[in-house]
Amino acid sequence: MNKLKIGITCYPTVGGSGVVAAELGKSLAERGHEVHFITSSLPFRLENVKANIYFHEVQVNQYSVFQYPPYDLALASKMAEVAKRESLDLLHVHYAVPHAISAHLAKEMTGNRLKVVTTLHGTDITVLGYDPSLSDMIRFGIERSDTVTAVSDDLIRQTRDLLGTEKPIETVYNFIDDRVYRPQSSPCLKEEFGINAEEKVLVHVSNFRKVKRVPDVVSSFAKIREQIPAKLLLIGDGPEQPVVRDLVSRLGLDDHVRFLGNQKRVAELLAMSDLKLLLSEKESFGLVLLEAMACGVPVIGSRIGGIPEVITDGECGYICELGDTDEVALKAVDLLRDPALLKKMGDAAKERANSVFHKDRVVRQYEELYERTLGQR
Ligand code: GMT
Repeated sequence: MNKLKIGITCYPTVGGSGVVAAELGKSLAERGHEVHFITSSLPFRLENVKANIYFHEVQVNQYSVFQYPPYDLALASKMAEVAKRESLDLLHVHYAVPHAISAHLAKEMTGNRLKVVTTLHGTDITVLGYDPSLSDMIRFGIERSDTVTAVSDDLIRQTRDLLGTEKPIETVYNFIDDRVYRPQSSPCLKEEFGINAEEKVLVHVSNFRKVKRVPDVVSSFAKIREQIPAKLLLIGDGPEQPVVRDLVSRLGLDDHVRFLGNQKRVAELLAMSDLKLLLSEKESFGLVLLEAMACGVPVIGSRIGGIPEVITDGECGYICELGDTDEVALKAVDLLRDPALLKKMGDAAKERANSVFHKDRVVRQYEELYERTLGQR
């Protein structure tokens, strides 16, 4: 396909939408496109910058008349400046607010030639869409975009239900780089974390927001540990951490749960684990499930949002009813006690991650979508 000049805007901090945007940008650059990140700071997955990738920092002036610094306007202005100077073909913004609105402004400022692709990631709809002070603005951003994608069919359904928009929206799933997320053995790692060889390892990764229901992970683990020796690794950090720590102590699990905070070696830690739990009440896709699956680790998720599109129930893991920690524990124990089933499900998980959700396949889907969008010119 033609080599394009693409602007990408995302939230640069740790978080699924930023990870997808950064990985997409890296992959597009590897495929010969010129990629310009227009963000408030360098996205955290872009530390080792490669050829074809440029970074344009959005800076907000702190004039004393501004009670609140106008980030959205500074972003629009930077988008327009970069689009004009670099002759960008399109802007691909991740997360509807404020990015789709700023992109729309930038498009108007540059004479409407610029195309805007918006990707909805989840909470921009499933949380912010409920806020009456924002919902009309989100719908406006979606409807003014040239092309809109969402990370699961379920997120499209929720966008239609909540915002009542008829705008065509295409599903483009999250994807995985199998050069990073793959089965690997790190013989000393279990020992490093004080885990005995015979203990099973359960893992959960999130930003510890309420929607992730980390207490359900801990309660399920408590029930699992009553039946088999196991340790729980909690990776990530966020507002609910004190609540989770308190529950761990109250359940007498302090010696069996490791709070690891934000980690760089996530792939290694996942690959060392036997089972991954994600029991959220809102999850448009669940990138962390995919990362575990690619490492050959079976997963258990809740029957909500896009999770059933990621996990094939009974093949690469299980889907349980939201909040049913008895069901999670029962399925986990049956699986962890059966080495042949554990291996079979781990292999199936890896196979699914590397076929349906492989980076090359999904990035090609984005390229086709860009071509179609530009064809509308
Ligand atoms: O999960 C989070 O809280 C972070 C959030 C984000 O906006 O960065 O992740 C969302 O986007 C990811 C990438 O598309 C999805 O894999 C996550 O499922 C989604 N999170 C939610 O829907 C809660």
